[in-house]
Amino acid sequence: MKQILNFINGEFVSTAKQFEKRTPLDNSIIGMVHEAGKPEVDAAVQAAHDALKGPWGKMTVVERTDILNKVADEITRRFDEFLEAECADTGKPKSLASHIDIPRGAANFKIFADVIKNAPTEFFEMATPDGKGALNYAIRRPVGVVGVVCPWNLPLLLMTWKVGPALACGNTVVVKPSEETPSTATLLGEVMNACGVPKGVYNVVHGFGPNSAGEFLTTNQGVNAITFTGETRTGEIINKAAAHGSRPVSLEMGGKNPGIVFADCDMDVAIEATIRSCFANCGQVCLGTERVYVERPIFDEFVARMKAGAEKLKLGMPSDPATNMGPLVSQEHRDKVLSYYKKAVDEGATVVTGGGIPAMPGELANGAWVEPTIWIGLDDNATVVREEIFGPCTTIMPFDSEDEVIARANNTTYGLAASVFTQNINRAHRVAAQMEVGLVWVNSWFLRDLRTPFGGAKQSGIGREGGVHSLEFYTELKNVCIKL
Ligand code: NAD
Ligand code: 6OD
Repeated sequence: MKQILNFINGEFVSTAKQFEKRTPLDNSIIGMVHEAGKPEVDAAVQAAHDALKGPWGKMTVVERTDILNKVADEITRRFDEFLEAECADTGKPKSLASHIDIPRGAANFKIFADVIKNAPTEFFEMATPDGKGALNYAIRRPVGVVGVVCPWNLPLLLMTWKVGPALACGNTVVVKPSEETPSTATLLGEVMNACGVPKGVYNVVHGFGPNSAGEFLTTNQGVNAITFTGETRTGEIINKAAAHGSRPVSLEMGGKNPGIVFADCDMDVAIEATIRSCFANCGQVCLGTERVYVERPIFDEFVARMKAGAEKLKLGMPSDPATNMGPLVSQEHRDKVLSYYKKAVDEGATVVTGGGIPAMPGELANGAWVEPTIWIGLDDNATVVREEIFGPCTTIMPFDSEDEVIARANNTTYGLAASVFTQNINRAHRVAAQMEVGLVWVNSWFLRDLRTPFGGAKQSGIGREGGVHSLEFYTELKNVCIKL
């Protein structure tokens, strides 16, 4: 049986307390995860502190970023191992993970190595009463030990999205992967050692949230900053933990993202992007669309084409190149998603397609599969229109005017992302500007340039990462004033 160990101070560390890692493909046990207790978490934080004072802290930016480029290359060299591990943990199709998860795992190191090398700081020349003047310039210094708490939906991508910039900026990290997806963070430990990352710079502690590694890490006062991705409810707990010791937090949290489809859209583009935004990764993408508003004249055609698209999705094993949808991440998450499927019907939805558990062959029948599902006939007050489900499902609703749809799309406590489909360039700008979200895609979805700001408005997040915005979080900007 595969043993999934902690990675502390450059070494793989076992513990007496272990929990099972089951694959959602068929619910079989694929590994035993060694849970870090408080002593292991404290040791990881201490190792990360010590590493700041070791060779890592003395490296030039070029030396550090050369190592991070090697890390990216090594992920690419071991692509198939990362792919196997990610797909076994999550059940996601290899066709998806080989295009998104693993390449982004490498890119997150390369991009932020470039960002830190090329980002300028400020300089101000000032006059002084003695006429001699003074010079002000800003320098960036690492914030220290960064606690990185991760979700399960895009495990390597979302973990390296934090670890890449944190290390590029000269910090050290202690990562707490999701208990559902421990493997790729552990594998990355091997890569770090192979690439000469000094011991203690990258640490991984496994476990759960409350009264486990997540809580031990975020309450450890040796952690100087916390970056988190996950549910809004959890983010609030972490925000409270971070308040003790006045530590900075970056929170990337839940969403209930609208898609808005105007009658003047290119229908092929709108359908292709909306099928992806509703069903990619079995609907487990924080940026995914769970509410689609369609202008009334094209409503029936749009619903019919969405139904056809959803029914074409092929559920199956990750290794089958034809598979484009996997299971949900766990039985527990499936229970949650199915409870929403029931609630939608109880509240009067018409099920356009799906709504239940698909018939899967053989052992796969034990997996966490659900059907891609589309509802119509609900209004904005329905539970499935208000609450984040994080499954392969969406409600499609008609609208009649631009002002109406903007108000309805914004009528939520969340504010992560929105997608807008129109060929009217003025409308595109006008609507995008009014969406109360951190990210708007026009005629597209999940098109990412890592130099751009990423994060959520309202209860979807605090702070922005990406490009220089990541540097704002992962460095202390220090002004030096020199009197001449
Ligand atoms: P989650 O909040 O349940 O767990 C996230 C992580 O927090 C896990 O590692 C978990 O063990 C840990 N955790 C839980 N309780 C904790 C506590 N009390 N103290 C410290 N750590 C704790 O989220 P999830 O179910 O893994 O992920 C799905 C959620 O993540 C969805 O809501 C989704 O929208 C959100 N998400 C947001 C983004 C974004 O960029 N905004 C990206 C991906 C996922
Ligand atoms: O692309 C990214 O950088 C990013 N943070 C994506 C988040 C996806 C949420 O599931």
